[in-house]
Amino acid sequence: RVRVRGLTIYRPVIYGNIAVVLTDEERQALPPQSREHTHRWTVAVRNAASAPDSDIVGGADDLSYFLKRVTFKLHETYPNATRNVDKAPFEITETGWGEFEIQIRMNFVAEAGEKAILFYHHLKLHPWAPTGADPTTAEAPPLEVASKMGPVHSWQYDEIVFHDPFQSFLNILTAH
Ligand code: SLL
Repeated sequence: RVRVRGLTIYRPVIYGNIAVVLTDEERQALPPQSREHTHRWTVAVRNAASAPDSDIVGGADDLSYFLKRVTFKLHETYPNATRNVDKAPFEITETGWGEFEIQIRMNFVAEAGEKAILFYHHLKLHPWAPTGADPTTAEAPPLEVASKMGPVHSWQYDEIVFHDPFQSFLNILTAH
């Protein structure tokens, strides 16, 4: 296995979440143990070249040519809080009532010979809206107001950097 010394190659990704307020009908349809849930959210890792809310899978938007597994570690209040996703789309959709920190572990294909890398994302459910007359103060509005404001997005951009990549891995990266 030959490394290409002195070479650095990176792949841009975005990770984060979208969240919507559940309608009354959706809340009623939840199982009894989830009746307190107020939101549906999706946490995802995407190719930075595609729009955060796009559902495109495959082609240039599919990261599975270099990602083998993405592990999302949810809050311990969730059953099976550690969720593995082994193919695109690398995302988890859940319902819930609270914001928390999600651990996102990215594991690379074997050819990479790279250790997993870890990102943290603060799950965002609540929008911010000005309170009263003073436009410099804001707080999370009540649910019925938030539901009219549309989906909440929170995304971060990052670059996964590979130094001295194996020649075989470099071939895989550059073929996409
Ligand atoms: C908070 N520190 O108090 C946070 C914890 C936990 C969120 C938020 C669902 C759990 C379930 C859920 O939304 N947990 O019923 O499975 O705001």
